[in-house]
Amino acid sequence: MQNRIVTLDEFIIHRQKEVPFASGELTGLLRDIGVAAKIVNREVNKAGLLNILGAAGSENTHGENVQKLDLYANEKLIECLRNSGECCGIGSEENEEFIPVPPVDGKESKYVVVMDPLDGSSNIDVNVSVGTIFGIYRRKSEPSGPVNAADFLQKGEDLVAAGYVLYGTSTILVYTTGRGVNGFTLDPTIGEFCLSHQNIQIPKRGNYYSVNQGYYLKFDVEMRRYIDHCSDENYGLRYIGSMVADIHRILFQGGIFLYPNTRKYPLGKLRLLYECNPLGFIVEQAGGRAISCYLERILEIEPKELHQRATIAMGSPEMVDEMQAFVQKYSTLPV
Ligand code: AHM
Ligand code: MG
Repeated sequence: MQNRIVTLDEFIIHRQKEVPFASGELTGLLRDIGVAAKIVNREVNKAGLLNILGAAGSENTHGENVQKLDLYANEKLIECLRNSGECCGIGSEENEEFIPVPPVDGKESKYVVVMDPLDGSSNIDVNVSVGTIFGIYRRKSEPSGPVNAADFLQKGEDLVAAGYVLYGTSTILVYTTGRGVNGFTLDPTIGEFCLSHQNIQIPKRGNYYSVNQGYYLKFDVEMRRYIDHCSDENYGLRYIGSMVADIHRILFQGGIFLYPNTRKYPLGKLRLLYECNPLGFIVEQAGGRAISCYLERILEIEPKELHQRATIAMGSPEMVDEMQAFVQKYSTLPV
């Protein structure tokens, strides 16, 4: 499949053919997410022109200020998923409750989607990269009825597929179905995501660590010791404040991303279902590790609620191992 342009659609279909008895439903869903990503990309790119920047004046379910583009991205993604016919329910950062999706043309569908429609939205006003994160689960309930909470409260290791779209200097969609990680860059001249990064492998170590060091004094002692170690080792600090962008860099250059518990966020800030799990799945698929600051493997955490938070440390495997050793050495809790 090389030496010529391979579009996202071609690639997904090609992959489907490798799976005996595949029904094409997941293929259809991934393609629809690709279309939604192009629509969101169009708006993100012209945000500065259209004067649609700034807070929409409402707060999301976590009491955070909502930017207009968050709402737009949420609406567009929901609309595409509703019309897809392959999705029976949506859990979104922007909606307090999960959204049941009725069958399209009477067709029962078996997948639910969890998503952060526009992550890092505090960066939009200043033209810094933002991203969309998604995860796809097979529903647990009977396909004939509506979805329920158990369809969403699944462990990350049960993900069927996960991906992100980074609206950066170029727009790139990266996804995995558990058979490696591949990246597709949007060619705006033809309006297609084209295969640009095949079988992404995270470096075993990197030269950067990524954490909001402004919260240093609010971290537990073991985390402070580990951060001191990163500084002693002369690792550079890189922190965009857009998780998708930080993880994207780490996938290619290696490094570690940390969002530990702080006094403000005793359980961590980031959301398990639609931030940590999809990105954790991708990082593991690329050969990396994703654990909580209490050393649980992220993908094995049993979710109890849709908007559950988690602490996180993920990235290059040897760096996560090292961080784990610091926690084991300095934590006052039994780990
Ligand atoms: P959001 O979903 O409200 O945009 O918040 C998630 C973002 C992540 O992208 C980023 O890593 C983190 O919040 C930054 O938080 P902080 O400003 O506390 O460092
Ligand atoms: Mg987010």
